[in-house]
Amino acid sequence: MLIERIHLHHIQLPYVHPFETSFGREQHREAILVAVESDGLLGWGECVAGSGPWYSYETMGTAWHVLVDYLAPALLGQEIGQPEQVAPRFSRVRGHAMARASLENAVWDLLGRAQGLSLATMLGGVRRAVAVGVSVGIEPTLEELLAQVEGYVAAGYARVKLKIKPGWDVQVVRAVRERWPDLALQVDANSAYTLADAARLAELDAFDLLLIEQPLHHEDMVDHAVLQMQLKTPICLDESIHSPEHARWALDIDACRIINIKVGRVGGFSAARQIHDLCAARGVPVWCGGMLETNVGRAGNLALAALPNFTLPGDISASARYFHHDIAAPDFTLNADSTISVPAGPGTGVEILPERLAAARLRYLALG
Ligand code: OSB
Ligand code: MG
Repeated sequence: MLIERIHLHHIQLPYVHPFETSFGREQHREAILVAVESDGLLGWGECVAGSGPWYSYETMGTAWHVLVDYLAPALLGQEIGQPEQVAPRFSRVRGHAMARASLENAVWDLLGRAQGLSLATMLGGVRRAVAVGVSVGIEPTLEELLAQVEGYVAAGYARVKLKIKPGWDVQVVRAVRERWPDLALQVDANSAYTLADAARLAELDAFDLLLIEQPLHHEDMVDHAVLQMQLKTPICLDESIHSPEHARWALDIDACRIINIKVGRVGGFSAARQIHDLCAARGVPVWCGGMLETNVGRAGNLALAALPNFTLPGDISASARYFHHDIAAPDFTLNADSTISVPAGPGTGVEILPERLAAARLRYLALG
C-alpha cells in the first residue's frame, strides 16, 4: 500500500484517578495518535512518550520532532506490503523507540484493516482472552492505598502491582499481603533503588511476590545481575530493555528472570515479537507492560499479549480504570476470570471517535 499521508494528533485526557510512581504524580495522559493513510483507509498507532522525560527521555516534544522530521519522511510515498518493511526504513534513527513504534504500529493496523485480519492474528496470537492485572500507584497514605486495592480486588482483578520507592515499600507490601494472602502480587520500583539497598529489597522475599520490576538504574543490567543473585524473588526488567539486543544482553548475564515487554519502549510490534520469541527460546516468561494507553494502544497490547509466551498477567486494565471518555471504542471490560478479551476485528479492532479525538486535541498536523 502506498503511504500517502500521515496525520499526528497530540491529545490530553484526564485520568480517572491520579497516577503516582517513584518519579512523580500525574493527573493527565498526553499521547500522540498517529494515523497513516492509504487508498481511503486509515491505520492508527499511539505514541506512549510522556509529557516529560521521567520514565524515558522521550516526550511529546521529542516524539513530535522525530516523527515530523525523520520518521514520516522515511515512510511517505513508500509502497509497504508487509509491516516488517517499516522498521528497516527507520534504522538510521537511534533511540526514540516510542516515536518509531507509533508509526510502525499504525502501519500494522492499516494492513490489518486492508486485509481483514486482526492484529492478534497477524502477530501469531494463540488466545482469545489474556490474563490481566492492575498497576496501583503510590498514594498519600497507606489507608488510601488499601482502599484503592480493595476497589480493584472487588472489581475482579486477580493480580495487583504496587509501585514502590524508598519509604514506601516493605511496610506497604506487608499490609497488602496480610489483608489479601492469596492475591497475585508484584512490585515496580521504576529505578528508585541502588545496590546499597539490596538488604531492604531482600526483605521483600518474605511476601511471595511474582516479581520485582526494575529496582535499579534505568539503563543498568550489571547491578541487576548482582542483585538477582541476592534475591529469591525474580527480577523483571522494564526500563533497561529497549530492543531485542538489550533483551539478549540481559539474559546472557542473568540480569533478570522475567521481561516486561512494552511495545512503545522497544520500538514497535516487530521488535516486541522478536523479544517474545527470544525469551520463549530461553524459557524466560514475558508479560505485557502498560503505559496508561488509550483504547488504541490498549487494543495493541491485548493483541500482543495473545502470543504464547506471555504467561504472566499484563498491565492491561479495563478502559474505565484510566479515562472517563476514551478517544476510541469499544471500551475494554474485565471478564469474571480477570482476563480481557482480545479484539477480533480488523487491525486493532477499535474505532476512533472523531468528536472525542477533537475534544481532547492540543495540536494536529498532516504530512504528505
Ligand atoms: O513502569 O510500568 C511502568 C505507567 C507509566 C510509566 C511506567 C509504568 C506505568 C505503569 C502503568 O505501571 C501500567 C498501566 O498502563 O496500567
Ligand atoms: Mg515498570
